[in-house]
Amino acid sequence: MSDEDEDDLILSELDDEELVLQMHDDLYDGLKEEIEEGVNILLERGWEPYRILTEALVAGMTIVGNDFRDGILFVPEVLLAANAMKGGMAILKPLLAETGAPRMGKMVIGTVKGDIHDIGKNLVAMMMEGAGFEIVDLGINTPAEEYIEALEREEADLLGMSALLTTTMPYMKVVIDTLKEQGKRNDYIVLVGGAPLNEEFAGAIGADSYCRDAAVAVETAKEYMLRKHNRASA
Ligand code: B1M
Repeated sequence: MSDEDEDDLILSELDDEELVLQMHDDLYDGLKEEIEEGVNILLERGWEPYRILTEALVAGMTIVGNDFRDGILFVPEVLLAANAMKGGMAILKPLLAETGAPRMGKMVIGTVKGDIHDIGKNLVAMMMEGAGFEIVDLGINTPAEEYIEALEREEADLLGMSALLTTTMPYMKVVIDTLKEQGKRNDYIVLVGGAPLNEEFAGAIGADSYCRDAAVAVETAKEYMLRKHNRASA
């Protein structure tokens, strides 16, 4: 398609499949306004927010991730893509949180020290909120003291940590070891996630569970809270 044709492209005239593919392209090109428009069109067509999130946004970001890995895209382009993704996520966030579900528990979440990746962490926070959890989001580059101070201040039930770099994932152990040293490890359920992690790593650092994605994080948190409530009422 020529540039001129692309300029003339009217998103609302595409069918669902074409629109989702176009959104993958627009995400790749960092076109925030087009992504927001695409999200709104899919919502108008009755798509569930979660389906838009996974099929249009997360799937598009996976393509960006692969080309970043392969040296086809570079940091500035990926930043633009991330910005476009955030535009779409901002529209979906209140809708995902709109379930009116009862409070399930409170989670302090943050990306670990040295790491500025926050898209996955934000997605987890959004999905958790949608499932009725209260979220205290500490943002990126979070040191151990900040996690622990927030856990205590907020009287949280769960700690969620995210790391996307092989160089920053070991910092999760620093946080858990600090909790242990302070005799507070058993006060919180610790869930960890991020692309380079796996179950074995989570076990080795002393976390309670590894969460492959946001949906697993929600289910895992629910299970632990159920157990906690059952123990409390036994
Ligand atoms: Co970065 N980056 N990046 N990056 N970046 C990766 C992670 C990388 C794998 C790309 C690659 O080379 N293939 C690579 C890491 C390699 C490694 O460590 N082995 C990498 C690198 C090297 C870097 C820099 C060092 C590049 C540089 O400067 N030369 C630099 C690091 C800066 C730093 O942090 N100190 C850097 C910078 C950036 C940008 C700023 C450009 C941008 C981040 C923008 C932002 O987040 N605001 C960026 C991006 C976007 C990526 C990729 C392309 C995409 C990450 C993403 O958002 N994925 C990524 C490649 C990739 O992962 N394929 C890459 C989508 C997101 C929905 O998935 O984050 O995995 P994810 O989250 C999932 C699950 O993992 C899980 O649920 C989420 C939703 O389902 N999950 C949790 C995540 N956290 C959880 C917490 C939980 C539970 C589940 O707690 C309960």
